[in-house]
Formats: sequence, C-alpha cells, structure tokens
Amino acid sequence: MESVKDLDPEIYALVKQEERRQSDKIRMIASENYVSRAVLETTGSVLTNKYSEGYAGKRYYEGQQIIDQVEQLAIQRAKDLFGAEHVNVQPYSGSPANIATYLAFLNPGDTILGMALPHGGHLTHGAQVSISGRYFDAQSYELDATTGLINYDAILEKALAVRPKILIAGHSAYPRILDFARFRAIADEVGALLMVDMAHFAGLVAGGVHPSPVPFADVVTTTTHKSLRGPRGAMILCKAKHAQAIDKAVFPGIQGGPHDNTTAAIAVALKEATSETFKEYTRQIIKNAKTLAQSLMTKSFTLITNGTDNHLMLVDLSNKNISGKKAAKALDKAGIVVNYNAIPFDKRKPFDPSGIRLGTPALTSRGFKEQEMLLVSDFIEKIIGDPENDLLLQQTAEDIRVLCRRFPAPGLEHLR
Ligand code: DSN
Repeated sequence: MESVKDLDPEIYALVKQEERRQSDKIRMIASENYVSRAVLETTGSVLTNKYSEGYAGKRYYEGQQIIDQVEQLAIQRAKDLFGAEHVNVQPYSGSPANIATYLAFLNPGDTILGMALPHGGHLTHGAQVSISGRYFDAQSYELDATTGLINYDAILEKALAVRPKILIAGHSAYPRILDFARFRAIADEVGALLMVDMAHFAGLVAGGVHPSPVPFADVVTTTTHKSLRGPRGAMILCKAKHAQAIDKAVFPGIQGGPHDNTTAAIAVALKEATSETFKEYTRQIIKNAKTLAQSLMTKSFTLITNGTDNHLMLVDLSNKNISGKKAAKALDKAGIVVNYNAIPFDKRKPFDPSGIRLGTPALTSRGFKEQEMLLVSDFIEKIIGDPENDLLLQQTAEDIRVLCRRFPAPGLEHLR
C-alpha cells in the first residue's frame, strides 16, 4: 500500500492497525472471515472504475467487453457450485438481496413470515425497525421455549393463520441444521413462496457439510463474505421461472450499477470454494465448533440447544453472573472478538442481552484445529470468570498474540 502511505498516511496507519488487530486476535464473530490474497487483490482491482447498469449483453453504457465476461463467469461458477437454475450476482450485500426478493414478489402490506430477530432471525426477515417490517405485514415464528429448536408444527400453525406470501427460512444465530424439505412443505400448504437466506452457512453448503436449500427454495439469498470466504457482496439464486422478476428487482428495482470489482472477487471465491482444500476447511469449521461447544459445556456454560451442528454457538451466560455485553467487552480486551447476542426469550434488553455468539469460520481459516479450540475454551472460561481483572486480560491478550502468530491469517501472511 505504498501509494496510500504517500498520499494519505492517516488512512494508511489505520489500515495497518486493522491488519494488526485482525492478525493478533482470535476473531469469533460468526459472520466474519479472512478472504484469500487473491480475493483481496481482485477486490482492489481497476474493475472498481467501471459502470455497468444492466446485465450481460443488455447494458446501458458501452465498454462492457470485459465486464460481461466477468459477470457471466461469476454466474456460471455460482450455478455450478450450488446447482442453481439462475443466479444474480449484483446485490451489494445481504440486506439488498433480501429486499430485492420482496420487491420481486410482494406489494406493500403483503404478509411475510420469518424467524423473529431475538430468536436468531435477521433484521430483513421482518424486524419492525427494518424496511421489511415497515412496508410489509411482517409476522414471525419463534423457537421452542424448552428446547431452543425450531418447532416446525408451530411454524405451520402460524403460516395457516397468517397466510404469508413469502415464508422465510434462515438465520444469523441458530446453531442447528434447517429442515428445508419441511419448510417447503409448509410453504406449499399455505401457497407461499419459500425464500432461504443461507448467508451464514453458504460456505458449509458449498463444502458439502450442510444440506443445500437450493433444490427446495424458490429463492435463496446469500452474502458472499461469511463462511463462503468471498468479498463483501451477495447473490440471489432462484428457479428459472423467477429469473426475470429477480433480475428486474435488483436492477433497476433497488440498485444502480453493480460493483464489478466485487463481482470478479466473488468469481474468484467461488473458484476457491470448489477446491478440496475448501471442502476440508468447511469440515474443520464444524469439527472446531463441536469441540469448542463440548468443552464449554464441560465448564458449565449453557449452550442454546446444548451444542451445535454448524459454525456457530449461542452461549447463555445467565448462570455466569455476567451480561453478554460485559462478557464481549472483556473478551475483546483479552484478544477474543465476539458479539453479544440475545438468546431466545431473553429477559434482558437487546443492547445488553444475556448471551454471546461464537463462530469458527475465521479462526479455522487461519488453521486452528481441535487442539487450539481447547485453548480458546480455557481462555474464555478464565475471562468470563474474572472479567474485571485487567492484569489477566492483558496477559491473556499477550498469550493470544503469541498463539496467533503461529497461525498467519490469509491475506495477512506478511505480518508473521
Ligand atoms: N451482521 C450479520 C451477522 O453478524 O450475522 C448478519 O447480516
């Protein structure tokens, strides 16, 4: 980044500090990851200079000889990887992808049914503070109060009562596998379209360690930067019969020109995701999550649903005499970055809830395996047990720095 260093030393210094932070800490925010240097380089390429409203062969500006090929390559790779009939790679991120899906099929005031935000759904699945909750009649389903699991019978009952036009499956904090056949059957029973937001587990689907929603859903939306390990962007995968509605909703419905540098970097990430190395990576994400979950439970941590089948776990700290926010802040000071998170039926407020969410995609990208997960579990136990002990936090941060240097993160190998 020599040019940035010369031109803008302030931003240069901040980027370098962020590199150091990402290198020296154990990043456990379940939606974050490290992209490869190839993805980073493509994101920073001259493709950022181009405008290309429209789709390949039907653009509104000239000079698309190269961009059309880039976008078609990204689309073809996504179709091949996920077995999709149609793919749109232009959404700027997951929220626009979801809103575009609503625009494609709904009128203002129509009913949608998704998982409630405090139960692990996403803002754009109908939360009142989001456009999805303000412009539509947003209904929600909750997790089972005893098991913390999705109760499909209850979803069917709710769907029969509210008759949604779109039934939404997908989550940002649910540690178990979804039953897409069941969701499909519920949607069919009430004549709804089925939309699956697979943002969190798209990489796991690509790696073959999580069932695919693609055969079951009318529309599948996903970000590309979580477990899929691509640039910040999104895709919409759908049945061929919905292709035109989806494409028109993305452009000109809610977006202008696509970010072609991102599209190219998505293509690179999709190529990487076909490799045996990536498949092994996704297997390790799950092994790491299960190892950590098991170890935390032996230390009397309460995990929602008593464990995990995917890349994340939700820890209820109610029995540890500490709030999620206080725990997250202490862990961050000690070198473990997580987010505080509401647990189902949380009695505390969303800004200081009872839980923390832990994810394994990023630390697995840097090569952590089961052995390191046991160390992470020990660190977490120590910090949560003594969150105000500044000396302990500092010492742990140093231990974590030493550990992290043994596992250079993708894209940050130069900091070794
Ligand atoms: N913000 C993401 C997450 O952390 O799960 C969802 O978009």
